[in-house]
Amino acid sequence: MRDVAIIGVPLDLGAGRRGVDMGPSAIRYAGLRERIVALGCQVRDLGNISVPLAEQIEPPTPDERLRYLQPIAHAVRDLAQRVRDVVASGALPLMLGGDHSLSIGSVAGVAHNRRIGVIWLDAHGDYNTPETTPSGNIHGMGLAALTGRGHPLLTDVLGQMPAVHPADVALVGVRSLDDGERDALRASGVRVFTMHDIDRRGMASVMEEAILHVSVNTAGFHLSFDLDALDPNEAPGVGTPVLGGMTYREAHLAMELVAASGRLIGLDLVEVNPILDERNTTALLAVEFALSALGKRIY
Ligand code: NNH
Ligand code: MN
Ligand code: MN
Ligand code: MN
Repeated sequence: MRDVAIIGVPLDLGAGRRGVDMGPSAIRYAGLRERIVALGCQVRDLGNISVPLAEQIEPPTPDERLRYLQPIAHAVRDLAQRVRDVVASGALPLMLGGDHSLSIGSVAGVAHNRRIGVIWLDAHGDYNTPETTPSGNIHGMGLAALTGRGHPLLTDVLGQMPAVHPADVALVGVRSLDDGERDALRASGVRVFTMHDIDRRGMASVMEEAILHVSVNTAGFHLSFDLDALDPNEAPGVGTPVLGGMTYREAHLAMELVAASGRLIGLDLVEVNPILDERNTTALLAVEFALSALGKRIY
């Protein structure tokens, strides 16, 4: 079993609603560390990245297209450097969020000086730019930034532009796209699997194709798991719930296929919002997914 390093990122500046800054605590409280140790992994918890509170910062003006750009750019740079160091130490970085803008840093860190694949599990595309965003929220721009589209402070985090090639990315679970974002995704070369594909083909077939797609000629793949990929009936504790998502069983199977590939090199668990959760259910699911992705077996 591999070494794992946990990094919390209590960031909510990239999201429109408050509360995901408490996600790292909720996931830790759900027993993350002990349960990974029980798998036989060596686990280090590196604590949290320090992130300012919205209350400490001048509020952004309502029409701003890149809300809280400066503090987010600072946080993702800090995170990317720590993740790069974790990778150099031979451990697998496991990020706890926090809003999904944190993945701009985590993926940049994992991708440092090498070609990697990315699987982005999400109800949304996160492929907006300042030109197409309907909200100005940077958590809706993360995947675009990582593939080289958007503000330079977000596209160039560790001096490698783009961090990831669009052709090495698979987006899985999508059911909510903004108009400009859809056009950009179509032109991008990112492989998109919507909920329609999962309904028609089944999760196993979709994930097997996604894993193959991101594994060809790469050093392995990073999995960025936005918990809103799940159906809100099963995972209510997320900032932006969208009906018609994956079931717990489907997501769990997806994680088992990730483990079976032997190609996982980094993992984000993001957008857990304890304020909207019911008895920490969503955080508990996040822990289950981490365990399965790391190779937990029933038998
Ligand atoms: N697409 C919307 C936006 O750009 C919503 C993004 N929200 C997310 N993405 N939770 O994963 O603001
Ligand atoms: Mn997301
Ligand atoms: Mn989402
Ligand atoms: Mn490919």
